[in-house]
Amino acid sequence: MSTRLVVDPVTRIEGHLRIEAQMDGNRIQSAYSSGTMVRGIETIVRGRDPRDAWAFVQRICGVCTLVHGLAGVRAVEDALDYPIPPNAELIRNLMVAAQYVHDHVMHFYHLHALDWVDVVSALSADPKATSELAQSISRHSKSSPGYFADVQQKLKGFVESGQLGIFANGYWGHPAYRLPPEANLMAVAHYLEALAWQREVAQLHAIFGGKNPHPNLVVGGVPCAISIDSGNQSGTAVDMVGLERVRSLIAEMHAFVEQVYLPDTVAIAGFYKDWFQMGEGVGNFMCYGDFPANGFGDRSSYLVPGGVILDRNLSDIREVDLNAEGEIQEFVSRSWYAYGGGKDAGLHPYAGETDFDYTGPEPPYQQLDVDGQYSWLKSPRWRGRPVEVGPLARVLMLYATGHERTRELADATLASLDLPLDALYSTMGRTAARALETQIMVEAMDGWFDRLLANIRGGDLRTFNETLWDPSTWPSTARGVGHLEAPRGALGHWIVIEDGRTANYQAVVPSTWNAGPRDAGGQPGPYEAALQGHDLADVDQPLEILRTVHSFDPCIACAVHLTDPDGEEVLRIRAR
Ligand code: NFE
Ligand code: MG
Repeated sequence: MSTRLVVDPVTRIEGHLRIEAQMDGNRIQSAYSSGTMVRGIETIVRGRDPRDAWAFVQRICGVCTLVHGLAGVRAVEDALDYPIPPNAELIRNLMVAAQYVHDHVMHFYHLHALDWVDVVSALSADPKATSELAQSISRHSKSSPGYFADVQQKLKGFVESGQLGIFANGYWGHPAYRLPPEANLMAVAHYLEALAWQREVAQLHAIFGGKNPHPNLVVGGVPCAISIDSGNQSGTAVDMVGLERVRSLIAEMHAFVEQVYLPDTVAIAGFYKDWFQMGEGVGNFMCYGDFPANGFGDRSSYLVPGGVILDRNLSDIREVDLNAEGEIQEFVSRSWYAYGGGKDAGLHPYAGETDFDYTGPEPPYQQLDVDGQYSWLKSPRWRGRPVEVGPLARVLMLYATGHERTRELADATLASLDLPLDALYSTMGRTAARALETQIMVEAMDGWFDRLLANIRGGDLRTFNETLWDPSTWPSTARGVGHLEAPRGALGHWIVIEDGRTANYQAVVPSTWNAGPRDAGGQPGPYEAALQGHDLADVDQPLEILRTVHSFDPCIACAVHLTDPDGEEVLRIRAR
């Protein structure tokens, strides 16, 4: 019998996501991804000073709290050909990498791990055996039998009080959980440790950007001055005390990723090897590239190269041009929007438009009209193709372009699990790629920090270039794109500047690429394609859907925007 299964809301994500699956018995015949929340942010910056845009658009998201701000800054710098000092580039690299480390660890433990880890099963673990397991996979210091006994006691307290608290509402006892109790207890202990750890390491953003979340940024550099005086009491500059603190924060990040996150990921993956064979997606992957070694304009110096991989072909990397009209386009054929040039047109972000197009009393959330329009997300396409962005795309790109450390790490990890490279094209491959790239990031942070210190020791304290700050030096019209590799994937903000003001603004974000609906030709987006064919052990507890959707780390707040280039009212929200 064919029935429609609805998961709404999908929890342990950011934003509002609904998945509908057309079932053939227990098998997903076809899946549909819908962003059910609508809001506007890009309209807010129109008419404003482009140098201020970053502070508004940074609020697109409270999870990737840095990257939209930086995309806004880079868009203006690209439009004005505005160079920034080497120290500013290094500090930006450190801040973006710190965002990866923070986001990826939190995603793994707090949003994704409970898809694989049965919290209640941890109650029956033997703390001594748990300690042996932990010590066999890592030299992490918190691994004694007493430590795990304490964690178990804390967990028992939750359960006996009848309130699992943060662990409430899981599918505990589901037959698809496969870890032994000891592995479950180890993961629960690290879930709790990661909560405390993330609070500490968030300080790196506060040191360079004044605060976290939403650290400060500036067009032309970074807003923190550097002082070599010890004991800079005014607090207006980062001094040697601050830099030493950054060094120890990087060491803390490095240790947790290397000793906890990466070994846990590999250990858990070992019990779910069948998940390396499903959940692939569309087989196409895209990176814009990021982490310059030699100025953002020098794309060949990026740690993560830009490019597109089609149909898993790692030997043919296509170039991606963010300015070419026919490359990146957004479609609204299956979204609740209209385009002036027709429903099936594809628009480049410079010409992006959005008009609210749903005329019924309220969107048909009882059951989506999946043959018509069914999402507040648009469908971005590269040369007409759906592409996946994010950690898996980046690891494949690094691997394909011969990045030695990536090859070494990926090959060793796959060998330890006795899996071929193709295993990466999967739900668990995506999750493993995220852990691998986090390890690559913490290692790269050491290098950027050393270069920053060497510059400072050599007498270069510059963090800001004021030469183009004055709008009277700008051309009357300019346009540019600020791109980066955000934790969830390729991110671009496109700006049009006229007479010193923001004339149009458009953000196309990672989760839109991955979570968007079908296009006019019926091609599913990556979430939709990845879910197709999944067999559910229990349709009343669709754990398998959560596993694959969470492997993408959805952020629907990022993914949904409204913008109207004519400044018309886009949508009136009525409170009731
Ligand atoms: Ni709101 Fe984000 C990241 C951006 S989105 S989390 O990373 O950009 O998919
Ligand atoms: Mg947008």
